[in-house]
Amino acid sequence: MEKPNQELEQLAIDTVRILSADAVQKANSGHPGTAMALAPLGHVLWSKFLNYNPKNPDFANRDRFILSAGHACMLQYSFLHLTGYDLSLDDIKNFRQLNSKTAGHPEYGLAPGIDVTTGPLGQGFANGVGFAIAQKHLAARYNKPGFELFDYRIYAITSDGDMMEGVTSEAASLAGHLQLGNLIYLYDDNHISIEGSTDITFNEDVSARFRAYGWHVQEVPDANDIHALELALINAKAETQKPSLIRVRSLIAYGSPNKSGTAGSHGSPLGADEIKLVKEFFGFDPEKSFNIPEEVAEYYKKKGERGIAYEDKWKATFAKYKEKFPELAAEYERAANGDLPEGWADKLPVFKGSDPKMATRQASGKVLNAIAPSLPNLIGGSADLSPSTETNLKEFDSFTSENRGGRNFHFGIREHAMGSALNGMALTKGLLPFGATFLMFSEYMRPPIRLAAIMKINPIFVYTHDSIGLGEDGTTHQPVEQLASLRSIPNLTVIRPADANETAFAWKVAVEKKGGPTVLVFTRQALPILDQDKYGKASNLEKGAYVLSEASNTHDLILLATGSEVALILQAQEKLEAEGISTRVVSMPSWELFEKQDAEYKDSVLPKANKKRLAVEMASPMGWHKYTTDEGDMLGMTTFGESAPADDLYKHFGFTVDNVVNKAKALLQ
Ligand SMILES: Cc1ncc(C[n+]2csc(CCOP(=O)(O)OP(=O)(O)O)c2C)c(N)n1
Repeated sequence: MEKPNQELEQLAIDTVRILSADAVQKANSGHPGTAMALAPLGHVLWSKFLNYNPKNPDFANRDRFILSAGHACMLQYSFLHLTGYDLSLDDIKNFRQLNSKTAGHPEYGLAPGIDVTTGPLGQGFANGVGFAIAQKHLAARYNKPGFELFDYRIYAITSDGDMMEGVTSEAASLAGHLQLGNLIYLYDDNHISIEGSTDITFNEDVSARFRAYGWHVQEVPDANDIHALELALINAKAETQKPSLIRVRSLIAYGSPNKSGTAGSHGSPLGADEIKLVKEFFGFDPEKSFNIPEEVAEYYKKKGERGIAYEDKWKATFAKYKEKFPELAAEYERAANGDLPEGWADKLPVFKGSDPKMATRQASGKVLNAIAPSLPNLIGGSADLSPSTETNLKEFDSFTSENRGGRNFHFGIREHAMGSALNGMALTKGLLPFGATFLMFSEYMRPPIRLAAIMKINPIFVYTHDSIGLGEDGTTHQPVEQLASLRSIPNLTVIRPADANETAFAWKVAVEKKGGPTVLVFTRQALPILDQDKYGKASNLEKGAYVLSEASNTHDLILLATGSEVALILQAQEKLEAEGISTRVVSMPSWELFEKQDAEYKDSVLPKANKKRLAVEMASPMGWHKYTTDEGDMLGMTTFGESAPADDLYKHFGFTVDNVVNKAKALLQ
């Protein structure tokens, strides 16, 4: 006999609380308190609000769910398991163990149903803004009257930690400005973080703050009041012009007689004795662990199964859409599969050696504008620097609260939120986002760059003003250590092209890239265009490094450089040649692409037999030793820059033909 619903729902909620606490206890590490406290919230979401299909976690029109408070992941794993995702009870029992799907924080691509990797607080909050932008954009491009292909919402659970992080403020401000009414965020206001009560550092009126950002704010005084939660969620859904924040007052580790309301339950197992007390409190058998009453299992399984019909209905709509709008449907399907329109690369411009000098940022702008019409899913913008980064798509509108079809994004001076939003956009199948600022300010975006690399997703980060060559803006704006630090991020591809033609191929690599983000690094200053008839072809950029100018004779030395310094070593090559020293010039726009080549190719560019090599890059020498070897040398930047015209800086720091020549000769002595 089925119990009355209210009782069953309570049993279901308490089951999740205990399951979460059991898993943390078994792992002997993790965060039980918040998962326990928010079980009612999870229950309401997964049983009554979220549209999802556990049998197809990627279903395009599913609601997105973000656990921005990623440490509370046992909450999410519990519901994924119970609603029928491919996440077994054994997976739950293996919480936080090697090779398990249930990592210490939710990881995209590891457990099914995780829409984004979270853990670094604030990121999930800001990723959601990207998800929301993406939904609005897809809807604007593909929805037609009677065909609401994309009408999903973005739900998130956020915490005190999220609210304290700066990126949240950036993202919330942007979301309010853009009127992203498809965002529904729940804020777990439990007054507890690791050091104890949040009173010790966090007293602002979060509701007033979010109202000021332009959000719709509601308050639910008790997280255990599922009726109030439901009402608030209904209101939030009805509010389509403003993003919604539902501030929910909760008691961390609710049900734990000695630990609820304390920081002690935030990040440590409750302890075997305390868990027994919790089980007694909820009327469960204190001796049983991982106990899921049959009726609870059945209840959530049925909730999950609704998703099959939900997706079937969508598929039927899409099939009709396909008949009526075959081109748009094909375009979406191709983009969602990660494929590119045939012939798009033919649009890449070719620059002539006789063309005037051109900064690679300028070349990048030309490339972007040449390919954008053929790549409808390429969207992007900058953090208030589009004139400097040359990233405006001239033929297209801006994305605004009135025009969701616009392809140019004005992220404002919010680099961190831009990076995180790009990740949310890149996680939405069918879109290829890019975002731009100065290379120096990549520092303001490192968390999302790293997370994009962890998630193996493909946003394109465009960074200009890439060295002391930017000149007078001085030390604060001149990157020195940024290339080395970006190159140290696993699974990130950094490309610093030497001229306009390499820039075109850099974009080709970035657009075609799968399985990780790309950083494109461009100059502010003009560079000569390398003659494609005289030198190695720019298409070799795809191999990461190539012989640009072969030595006239058996070479005595290899000169290596990236970006703007390639032109410098070409000049040095000529001068050395005139003095009877034969050198090979290698352009090395991307270490990561080079490392992917086979040993034979690598040896053909940098022969093991020739270890006399001089690398030149106006950046930290860190890491170059691998290519220059013990017998080589590196001309780089070992201090910060200076404020001065670029030509004076080149002389001051030794990036002159004469200095390169002298260093080369010194190596041969
Ligand atoms: C950017 C970042 N800084 C620090 C941490 C470490 N950390 C994890 S949880 C936490 C406290 C979070 O408190 P709160 O968000 O209120 O979560 P609750 O205690 O309610 O679970 C901290 C500092 C983190 N995960 N991310």
